[in-house]
Amino acid sequence: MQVLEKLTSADAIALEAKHGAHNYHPLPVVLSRGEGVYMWDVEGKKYYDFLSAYSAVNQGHCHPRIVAAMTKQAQTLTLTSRAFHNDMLGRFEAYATEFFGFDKLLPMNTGAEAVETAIKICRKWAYEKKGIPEEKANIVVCENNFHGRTTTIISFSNDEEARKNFGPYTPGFVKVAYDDLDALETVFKNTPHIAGFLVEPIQGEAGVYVPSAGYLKGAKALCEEYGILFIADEIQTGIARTGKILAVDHEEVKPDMLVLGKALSGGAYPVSAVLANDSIMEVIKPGQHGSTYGGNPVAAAVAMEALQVVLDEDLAGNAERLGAIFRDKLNTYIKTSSIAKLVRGKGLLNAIVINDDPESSTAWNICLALKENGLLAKPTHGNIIRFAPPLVMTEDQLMDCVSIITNTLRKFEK
Ligand code: IF1
Repeated sequence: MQVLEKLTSADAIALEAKHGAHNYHPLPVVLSRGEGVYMWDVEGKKYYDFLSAYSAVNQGHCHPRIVAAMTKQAQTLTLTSRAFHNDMLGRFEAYATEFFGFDKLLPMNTGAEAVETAIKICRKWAYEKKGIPEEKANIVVCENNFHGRTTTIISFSNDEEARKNFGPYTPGFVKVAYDDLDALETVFKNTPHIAGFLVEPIQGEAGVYVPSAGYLKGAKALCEEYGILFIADEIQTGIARTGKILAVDHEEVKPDMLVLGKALSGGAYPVSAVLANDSIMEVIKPGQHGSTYGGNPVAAAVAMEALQVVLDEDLAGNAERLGAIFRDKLNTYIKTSSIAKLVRGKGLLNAIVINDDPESSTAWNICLALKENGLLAKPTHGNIIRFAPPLVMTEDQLMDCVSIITNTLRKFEK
């Protein structure tokens, strides 16, 4: 069988094109190995990873401690379902609730599932605690949000590509402009029966859009004033990516519900979770929510180790320090550049805006050239390139990457 033979990159791409659904348009690179900040393609070419699987691989590829924890648990017990207890889940729940400062955790697998979980808890809380009449609860979401791909979540997206022809859509969501406290207050004042406000502390898919200082704090204060749950989707921004353990920590905001995924496992395994205090989480009773794999012992073992690595290696501190250097170096370059307009971001979640029509293929072509030069990044929304390396990067490696990026951009200057 062909799949057992050694493949070239072209073979692998052809197999996907023929046998896989075409729901992605990847950069033409076929990776077969990863270690720390590096990945290698099937021909043996080495690359810096500047995507980190959309910020899942914060701890670096194949982190030895995470792989060891996963291997050990995989050889012991992998899945029991929640029909029975397992001896790892409680340990993980105790560890993670202390780590993030909440009473309780509900484990799931993917980011979208965790967002769905938060929506369900929020609605149930609204009916049973806030006294909103049955079927009337609204959740406020932001324009240009990205929270995942399920039918309900795409119902409140305003990305036509993500939404079109997947209706009928789930009702009960109200959109508000991001980074606009006046607009938020107007919606809170004028919309009946609001249960929650779901927000990304930095909008990733929108192009790494960092809100104004004070926005998250102000939004939390409004939520408190109106008795609305503040739900932070930190699936992409969380777990040291932005220079703090959580992006909301930059403004000392404590969400009512915290949604985590991606780097909760360091990219080793799908693990997601919702954290909340008892007064909220207690609305969920047996039989009302769950998942076959959610809270499995491998997930629990991997997540605990992945979080401990973040602390032991001070990945938040490293992200903060290297992020400042990265933006500083790129800003110096951009001053005299006609192709790069600006760099923005927090910690090691950054993006540059390419000075060209969003419909042009310039950002894509720059990413192809970066690949040739040994660095993998991906465009978002046409003319924006996201830069999010693993947080285990050293300053020397970062400087090497800055050279690759600026030398590549130079070739595109008009
Ligand atoms: C893809 C973007 C990143 C997320 C937030 C929930 C989820 C995500 C804030 C869902 C997922 C991903 C998924 C990925 C592309 C990607 C992405 F470009 F679309 F916006 F990271 F920037 N909340 N983000 O960012 O998590 O169910 O995927 O585990 O390929 O669709 P998931």
